[in-house]
Amino acid sequence: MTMNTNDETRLQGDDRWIDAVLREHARLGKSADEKFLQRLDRRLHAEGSGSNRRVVLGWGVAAAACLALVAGGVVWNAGREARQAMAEASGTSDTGSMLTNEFPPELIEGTPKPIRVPRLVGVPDAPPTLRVPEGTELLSAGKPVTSSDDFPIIGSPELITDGDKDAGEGYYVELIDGLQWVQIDLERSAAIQAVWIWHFHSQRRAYHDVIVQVSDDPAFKAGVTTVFNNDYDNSAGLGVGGDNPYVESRFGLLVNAKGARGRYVRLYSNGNTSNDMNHYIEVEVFGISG
Ligand SMILES: [Ca+2]
Ligand SMILES: [Ca+2]
Repeated sequence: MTMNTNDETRLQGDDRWIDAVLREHARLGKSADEKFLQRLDRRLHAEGSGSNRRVVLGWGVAAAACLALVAGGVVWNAGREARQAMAEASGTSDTGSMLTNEFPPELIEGTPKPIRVPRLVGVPDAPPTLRVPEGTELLSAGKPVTSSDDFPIIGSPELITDGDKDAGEGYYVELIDGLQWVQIDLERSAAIQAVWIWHFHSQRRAYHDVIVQVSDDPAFKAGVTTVFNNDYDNSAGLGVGGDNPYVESRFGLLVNAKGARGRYVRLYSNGNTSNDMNHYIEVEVFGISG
């Protein structure tokens, strides 16, 4: 096997990535079984650029799996501090209050990739704003999250409502390729005013088929209100949406849910302009409970 310098650099990056995934997996007390390793392999190929990847995966998994086993209770420290996202109302008036938020620092890494989608909205210069009715509050903090992918190989769904919005490794959950969803259970029906979404913001990219729905039915068969849909070609099969594709940033996407009623919020995506995977750092649901 011969490799040029670029290959070697890329493969070293793969090894570091595999090492980090396995350490995090061990930290969460999950076993690196055959299914997990198959998914790791599938994930690397979804990034898909090199003929040497499978060879390297064989080496990397063997080495890193040994490392994870030997490390036992190793704590993979992402430098995280538990922080609660706080929403404050300010600018009170007869028609409500401005919804405000706290935003993670900018952290752009890696090589940019071209973003080729129609009607693309770029990164805003300032955080988005929305006026919401008095009494609107953050309802989703710490609430349970389920997903269409039962075995995320990076992260876990509870990261979506833990209040952390940082861009780095260890802050996001990655769902497998294809159309996938996550679903937040607010545990009580609410008039939902806003959904604020951070998929991934350490690289400029746009997620495909971003669809946000609200319902009191956990199966989303009845009483479904779609509050955002940028699937311009109906590739998700839920209908053509009139909202625009957008570039991810630390400011997130602020969706005006206009008081849609429901206990559950479901968010779809179908890969992104850099790879076929689906990611979430944080989702915040604001509304008036009861
Ligand atoms: Ca989070
Ligand atoms: Ca689409």
